[in-house]
Amino acid sequence: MPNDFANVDNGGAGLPGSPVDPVRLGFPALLAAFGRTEPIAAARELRAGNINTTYLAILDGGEKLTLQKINRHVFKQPEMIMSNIRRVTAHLRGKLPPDAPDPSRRVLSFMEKADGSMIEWDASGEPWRCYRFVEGATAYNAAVKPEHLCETGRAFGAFQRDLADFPIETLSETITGFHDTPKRYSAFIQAVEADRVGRRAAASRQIEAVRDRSSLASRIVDQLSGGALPLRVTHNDTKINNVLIDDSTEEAICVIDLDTVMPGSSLYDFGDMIRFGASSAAEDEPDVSKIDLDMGKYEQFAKGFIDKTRGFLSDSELIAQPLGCLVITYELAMRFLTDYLDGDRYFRVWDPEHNLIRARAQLRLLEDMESKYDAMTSYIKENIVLNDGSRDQSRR
Ligand code: GN1
Ligand code: MG
Repeated sequence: MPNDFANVDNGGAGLPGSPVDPVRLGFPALLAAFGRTEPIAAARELRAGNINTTYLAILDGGEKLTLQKINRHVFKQPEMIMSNIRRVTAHLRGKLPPDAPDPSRRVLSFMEKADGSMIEWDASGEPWRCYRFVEGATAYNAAVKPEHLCETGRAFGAFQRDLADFPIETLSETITGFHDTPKRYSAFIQAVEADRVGRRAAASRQIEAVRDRSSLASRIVDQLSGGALPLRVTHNDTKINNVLIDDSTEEAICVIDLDTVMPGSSLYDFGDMIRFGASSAAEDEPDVSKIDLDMGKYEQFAKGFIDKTRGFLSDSELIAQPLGCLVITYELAMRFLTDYLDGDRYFRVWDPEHNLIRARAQLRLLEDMESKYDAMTSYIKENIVLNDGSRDQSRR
């Protein structure tokens, strides 16, 4: 099943993933393109993510590199992604305090080819990139300890704060309209009407649930276009497994999966972190009775996020964050359902019902979030004040 292939997809005790044959996969030529000609001692597939395919290559001598085949059906211009990532990682590196321990473990380091580019196209026309594997750190699919949640909130908060002075107009949109929820809704309606693979009847209840909530789709983008919310440099895929937690200090050390770093709204980043990480069950839990929003987890994430963004995000933007939880959960329900109706052409699936199961799980979570919306908002309001020392003093 999707989530039990390893709780870890990077580091942890022992080697993650499962062994693969590096020669059959063409790793010697790929690594040589990135200037690495040492023999490869072992290679493993890290079964992480729904889009790209990720491998670990261990060189003779023990050095570990990550090789990743970029899904070119999803990311149509890999060079454009790497141009964003090159500049974003340089900017983040510039924000590390001079005394930061292990700076090379705190920002991903991508390898360059002799001509300076960061993409190698293989013989079958697939794009690859290579970066240093961060040792001694784990990307958890679900938090093992409550501190991981707070740390993850801090990491994504700091990520936005550190990129606040990045020249946003120079960032390319790597997937057009990625979090344009009304556009996602139109694509969903088209998929329902086309019923390309004859699955519409099987999904009728979920289709209705999505239609019933159509007014939710535009609530963030309208505020962005009307200027009520600012456009920021955001990560746009803030799942808990996109943060590496140091195995010994349990500190969040590095934000990974930078493909969708683009102009966006802080609400989508906060919302996606909660959608994936504060649910009581996996994103694709088939038994919906196991799914609800765990407020204890929510509070940990929110605490960490507020801690790193207070003062940089206005109080009103912080208080608006729970709307992001609703809208992104709705968006993912639509995206999974659209892909189900389209015949599973986008997300990797492990079973023909996988996308429908994912959509059903998102809708259940959304329903629960709707009932906890006020509690989510109150927690943020209270926390902004509680932890704001200056305001505490002025009230005394
Ligand atoms: C995809 O591949 P992964 O797991 O990083 C998707 C996200 C979804 C997520 C759902 C580029 O991310 O938008 O939220 O699956 N990424 C892309 O698990 O579409
Ligand atoms: Mg991703």
